[in-house]
Amino acid sequence: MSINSYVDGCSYWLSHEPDSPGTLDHDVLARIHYGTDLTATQDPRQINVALPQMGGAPVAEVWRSRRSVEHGWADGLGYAHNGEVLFGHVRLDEPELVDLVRATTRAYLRIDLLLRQLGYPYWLRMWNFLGHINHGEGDAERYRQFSQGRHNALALKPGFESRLPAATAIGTQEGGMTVYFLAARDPGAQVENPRQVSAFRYPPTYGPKSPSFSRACLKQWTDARHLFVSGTASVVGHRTLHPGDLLAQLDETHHNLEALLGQAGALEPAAGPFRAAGLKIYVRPGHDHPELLPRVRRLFGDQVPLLCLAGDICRRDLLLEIEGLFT
Ligand code: 3EB
Repeated sequence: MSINSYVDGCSYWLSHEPDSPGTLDHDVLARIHYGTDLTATQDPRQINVALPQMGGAPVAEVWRSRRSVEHGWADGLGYAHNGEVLFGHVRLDEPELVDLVRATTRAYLRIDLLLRQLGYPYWLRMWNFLGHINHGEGDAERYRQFSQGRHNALALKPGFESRLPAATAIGTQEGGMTVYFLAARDPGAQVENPRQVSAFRYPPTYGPKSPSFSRACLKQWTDARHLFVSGTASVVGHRTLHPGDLLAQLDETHHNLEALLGQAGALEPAAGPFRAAGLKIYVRPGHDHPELLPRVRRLFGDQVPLLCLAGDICRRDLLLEIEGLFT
């Protein structure tokens, strides 16, 4: 089964396709393989993320382009672009993460340099996968160190808190860090959630430097739009609600997503309601529940393409996180 989400007026789109290894078509910008079986390839458009898929036949996240795609490697970063958007990724193995704060800052600065050199200076969306994300106590927790390193890099940009990309940060059972990202020639609009304190304003109880991401990024193309929605969880204000209760966290997350879509919709009232082109659901390993997927279907609709992954959420009391692309 292949579910495409075509958007007119922009030259690329997301589809979830059967996960079969092989050479990539010319029109592929990026293909993200989720699973612990690595697919070895030198193609810079192929991205591997070591998270097991849950339930059903495995699918890959594939971003395709209607314009011709150029791709390559630069400074160890893989990239592909089509004149409108750029996908890229970088992989750091565990030995490179001894000083995680510094390693993250350097990785983010390398990404920024690549984006400026290739002419796509506007960050839209970042996906961060970090091994053992909850290891370490207090501010030595790996997630908090990652956050600090990311902040150190992004805060170098003047006015950075009004140009933050949407983001996901999820833990893997394997070590190392994989970051993949989407950037554009022209900026998107940052969207925040009225039910949530902006992550970049979280109090220091969540770490010495607040997480540098926006709740969503709205990109207006010629006559179409993409709303990149960050990983969204059961956080209201800045607190976790319903610790230990997966289904209650799902309901709260749905509530948060509705509020966010309302906020984004107010930016372009004439464009009508947003529709989910694809959702990704992350569940902390060992916390799956037979009622989860039926309830997701009830809340978000039978037809929405889903990708369910077993991964650690960056706060220890969170069991679930949902991200998505809306049009
Ligand atoms: C939260 O709302 C949940 O640090 O990049 C969600 C999405 C979360 C992205 C990140 C963290 C990040 O704070 C955690």
